[in-house]
Amino acid sequence: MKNNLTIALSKGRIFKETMPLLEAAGITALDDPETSRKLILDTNHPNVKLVIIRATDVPVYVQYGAADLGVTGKDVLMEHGGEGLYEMLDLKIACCKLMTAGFADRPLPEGQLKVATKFVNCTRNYFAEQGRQIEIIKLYGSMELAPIVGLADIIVDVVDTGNTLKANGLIPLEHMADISSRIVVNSASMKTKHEKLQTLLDQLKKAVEAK
Ligand code: PRT
Ligand code: MG
Repeated sequence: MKNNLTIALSKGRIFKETMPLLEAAGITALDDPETSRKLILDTNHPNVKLVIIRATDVPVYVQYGAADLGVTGKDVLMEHGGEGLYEMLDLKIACCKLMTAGFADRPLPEGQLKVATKFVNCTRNYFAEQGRQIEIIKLYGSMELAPIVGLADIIVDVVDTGNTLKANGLIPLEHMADISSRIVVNSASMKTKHEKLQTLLDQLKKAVEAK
């Protein structure tokens, strides 16, 4: 429907940090995803819905037009590749860094490095650019464990305070990218719903600048 807007969001830090910006743009959620089991939340606008999905699924929903727009970490977006969507706005929320991490006192092997990560594409691109040979071990979580149990030499993960690394005896090594959350828009919606989307993007931009 030309008049409807569907916004994809993940719960947790992205929902919490996005809602004040959406509220500044006049959109309030009628339910809280932390207490409700609903996956589709109504808003104060009858034509605007929020879909609550896993962070890594946000670019996929937007790519296929299941959502017109979404909020996603730049890490997740780089990993997805950005097909079928436009990155329109940096919300400057959920900030962190994509880093390699390992042991402070353990020299890295001479030959092929074993890297554990869920960011397979980011990791492949980063090391390929540097001409370094690696073997990637794809994990879905708790990457910090991999060097401890000898599964990998280093990990690639997002780091905020660094406390999780520290608690597991690891230190950040190389800075790969600065990460914040971005508004992504389905490329077809950008044409068919241009006016509605542009108005919302302008309001969100103002809200980001006012912060
Ligand atoms: O948690 P889930 O498996 O559902 O998915 P997710 O981890 O992809 O989602 P979520 O909501 O945890 O993260 C959404 C986005 O927030 C990420 O894509 C990042 O862009 C951003 N972000 C910002 C972070 C962090 N900060 C962060 N600290 N994402 C994850 N973390 C992790 C970090 O990997 C570490 O394990 O939180 C842990 C604590 O970090 P420290 O360094 O403060 O200890
Ligand atoms: Mg998480």
